[in-house]
Amino acid sequence: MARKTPATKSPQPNTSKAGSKGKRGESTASSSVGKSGETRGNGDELHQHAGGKHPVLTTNQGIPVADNQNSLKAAPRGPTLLEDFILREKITHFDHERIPERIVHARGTAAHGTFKLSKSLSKYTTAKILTETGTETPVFCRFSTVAGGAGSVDTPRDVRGFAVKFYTQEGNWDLVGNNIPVFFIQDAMKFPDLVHSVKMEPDRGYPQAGSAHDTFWDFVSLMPEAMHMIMWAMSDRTLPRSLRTMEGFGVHSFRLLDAKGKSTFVKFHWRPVLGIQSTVWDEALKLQAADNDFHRRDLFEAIEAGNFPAWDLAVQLFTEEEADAFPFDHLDPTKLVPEELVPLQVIGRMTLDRWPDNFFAETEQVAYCPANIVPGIDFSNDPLLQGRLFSYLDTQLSRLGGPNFHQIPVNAPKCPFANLQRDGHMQMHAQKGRVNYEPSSLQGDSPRATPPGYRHHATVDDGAKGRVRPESFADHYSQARLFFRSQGKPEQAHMASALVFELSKVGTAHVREAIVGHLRHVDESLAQRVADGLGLDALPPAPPAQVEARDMKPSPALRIIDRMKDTLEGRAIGILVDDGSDAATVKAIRKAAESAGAMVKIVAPKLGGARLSDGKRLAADGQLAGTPSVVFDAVAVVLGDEAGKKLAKDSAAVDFVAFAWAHLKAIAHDAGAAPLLKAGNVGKDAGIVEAGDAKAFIAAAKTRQWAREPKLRMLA
Ligand code: HDE
Repeated sequence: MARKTPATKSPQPNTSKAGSKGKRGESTASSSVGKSGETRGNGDELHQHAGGKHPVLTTNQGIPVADNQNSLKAAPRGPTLLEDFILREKITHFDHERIPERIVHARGTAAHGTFKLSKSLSKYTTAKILTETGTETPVFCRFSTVAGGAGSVDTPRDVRGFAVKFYTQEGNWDLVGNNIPVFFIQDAMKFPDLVHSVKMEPDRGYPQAGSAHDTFWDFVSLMPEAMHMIMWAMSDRTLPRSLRTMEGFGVHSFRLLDAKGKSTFVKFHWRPVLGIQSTVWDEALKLQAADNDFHRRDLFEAIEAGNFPAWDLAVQLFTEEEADAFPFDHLDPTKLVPEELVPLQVIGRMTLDRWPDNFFAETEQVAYCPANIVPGIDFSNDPLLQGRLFSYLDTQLSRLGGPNFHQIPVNAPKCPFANLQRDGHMQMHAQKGRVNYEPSSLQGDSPRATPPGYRHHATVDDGAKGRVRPESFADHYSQARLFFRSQGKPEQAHMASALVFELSKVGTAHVREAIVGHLRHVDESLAQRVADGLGLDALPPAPPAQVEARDMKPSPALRIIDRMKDTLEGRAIGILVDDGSDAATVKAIRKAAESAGAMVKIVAPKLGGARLSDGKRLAADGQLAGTPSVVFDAVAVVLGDEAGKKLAKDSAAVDFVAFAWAHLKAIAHDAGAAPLLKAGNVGKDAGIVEAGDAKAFIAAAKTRQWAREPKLRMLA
């Protein structure tokens, strides 16, 4: 039987005061109840520091709530009552807070912005978004990894999604692309198999967010059409330094249609204004430990600081006749159209300038769909695109719980929209009138189909119906070779090493060997490097190829390193200081880096910062142990003699310089830092500069020291 206790007021549980004596998580509630009985405070004590004017807390039905701390009990120490509708409503809602995550691209980061057209394509299309220059169209852009779950890390080796929703005057246009211009498979029929193979293996539940395992490579070894995309996936393209320094691609050919219905093929490209930049693999691996949210945080901080990331939208345009003359089939999504063959024309710019108010409501609930298209743009017959046109709406019906998710603000068109679709789960509109059908004669304002509306291109497709793969899709190796041979030496070495890394995680010998066999079609020297890296005694045989690889003219546009922009804009510099650091040197480096556009962060052993040589305390932005050099593009180490000796014995400080060196970054240092650099085995080259020479540091910080790499890393 419940002990009778007096109903007096007692301190609230879990306030810092009440809980201060208990261990973490140990509430003093029971003792206070035990001692003094009923707890009935309304929680005011918990909000002493909040300030501001707070609206009244209510239930979802608008009933005001007086106590948000205690459930309704039969007696102070008695059972909780089922009658407590406030508790039940709160917990029920909480129980349903999660929705299914995306089957692919679950981990994403998004922002709002605008798109402004600078060059009209009115010669080719009627789409206003591509013809009305100067108009600012709102956009919502979501970047994602593909394989990992929503809570996985930002920096695995993975393709990145690059999806843009344009809220145009003529309806929503979704350009749902990736940061790689080709895809693994040629036909939508294979997508579930591809995704099953790359996701965690179904019996063991790992690995999360990575392709380095047997099932993925087993699938690839049996799908030679994947070899071109494999070259991209094993390149530094899948290790972007920032979402702001990624290119984006619409991948498939689309059509532009003019007023007469004449069609021109188009490929869409996004080019980052900051230039393209990637990390090196060891750095990406360490970033996974240093900051799971590295890319999300970077985008957030950039937008908050007013450094709005921007991308130019460029198009490649070609006619049906030109396409027929290409030495590959542009409808095959494992093929790209080299820029050297069809040049890119920049037609506008997207700028992301507003972080979402609420991650769930916007980034999680946004629903992109390649079938969302506006008049003047049409699909091509690319069989992968054709399958995508079905999949997105279908998956969103279950992910977002019903057919009305287009009414969620982030998904709703910003132009007027009206039709006769009605009801369904979560219907937000109370449509008026008695007419919910067409044709009708009863209501003057009911929506009617009105020409010209959306018009489809009148294609003529001949041939027999069948489950077939066109012969023109049979060349699986020429463009894989084109990509590999277009790369510079460091990038080729990275690809060979990536293949060795991934295949070394594959337990099944015949799968490893089969991949090396395919590589022989791509490039014999690459196959040999990978075979050596895996410790194979002999090169495995190449499988029969339907079509032997042809040599194509190398395309320098496919590289990254040579195209890295000579700038500090969008880059981050870390300055490591401790008590006694020379204030003038720190100030000069900071000033030079900031005026060159970099974001500068002070790192110190303690977050409270350090007292510099001028006697003043400089607060730190990051504590040394939690702010390793991997999160920066270049570092400066400015230390007094004593601090230099002390930090030479601290592993976090030693790693700070050792990894900056290993990741080919510029390091500026003064004499006091010398013992630390020695402990970190930092050598000498053009990237290691005097801290007093801020100009030299800025120049070195704009690039990576590629020449350093072979000296410190065994590359395949
Ligand atoms: Fe997707 N893809 N995909 N995909 N895709 C999805 O839709 C699918 C493909 C891409 O930030 C899903 O709402 C099929 C190519 C992005 O919300 C799903 C095929 C490209 C995003 C789906 C492909 C993409 C998705 C999962 C082969 C680059 C994330 C959740 C036929 C051009 C969008 C969802 C976001 C998401 C299906 C291939 C890009 C399951 C069937 C090629 C950027 O519908």
